[in-house]
Amino acid sequence: MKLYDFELSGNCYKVRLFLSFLQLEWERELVALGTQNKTPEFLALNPVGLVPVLQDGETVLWDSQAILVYLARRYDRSERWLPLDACGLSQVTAWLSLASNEIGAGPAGIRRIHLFGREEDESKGRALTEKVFGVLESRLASHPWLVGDHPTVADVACYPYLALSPDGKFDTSPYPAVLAWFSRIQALPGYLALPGR
Ligand SMILES: N[C@@H](CCC(=O)N[C@@H](CS)C(=O)NCC(=O)O)C(=O)O
Repeated sequence: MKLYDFELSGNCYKVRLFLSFLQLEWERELVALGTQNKTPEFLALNPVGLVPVLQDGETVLWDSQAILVYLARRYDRSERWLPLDACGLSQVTAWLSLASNEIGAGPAGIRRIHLFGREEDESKGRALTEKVFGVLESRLASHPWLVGDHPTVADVACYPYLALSPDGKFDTSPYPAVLAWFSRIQALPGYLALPGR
């Protein structure tokens, strides 16, 4: 398996973390963002021109959420990481959507501003980050995991950019249930630390 990767990308970290939880072997192809991801060769792998991309034999996948779902269905024989009952699958999908939409624009957005100097609307990103942390705090105050009673790909998808939110100068201390959930994820077998931490 080959991961087209960028070290500081939270979306790539999401995939590296799950590969590590599943104890899968993989090789890395580092992508120079801004140049290499715009080449015809890369666009043939992902027409949207973004990392991560995972190549597994003949199969090429893009979008971190889609890659988590693939890895869970293909390699997690226990079926614990991706519940298949109608209700569980739908709940996981809702969190994957949050990871892609609100988390991608909120916590990941303010991180892009502070870490990479991206010109984005900071007040909008900060308001969205507070909303996301509020939603997670409310769920995690009475449940250990986002769906059911054990970790799923929902936790893996939402964790990276929330844990990386101090990079965006966001204060996580008012969210004790989220902080306790960070610690539970960090205690899972195979946990891989965030880049630079
Ligand atoms: N929804 C996508 C978003 C991927 C994404 O935004 N990737 C960023 C790195 S975190 C990227 O490739 N940026 C390069 C660019 O904007 O040119 C996913 O979850 O994989």
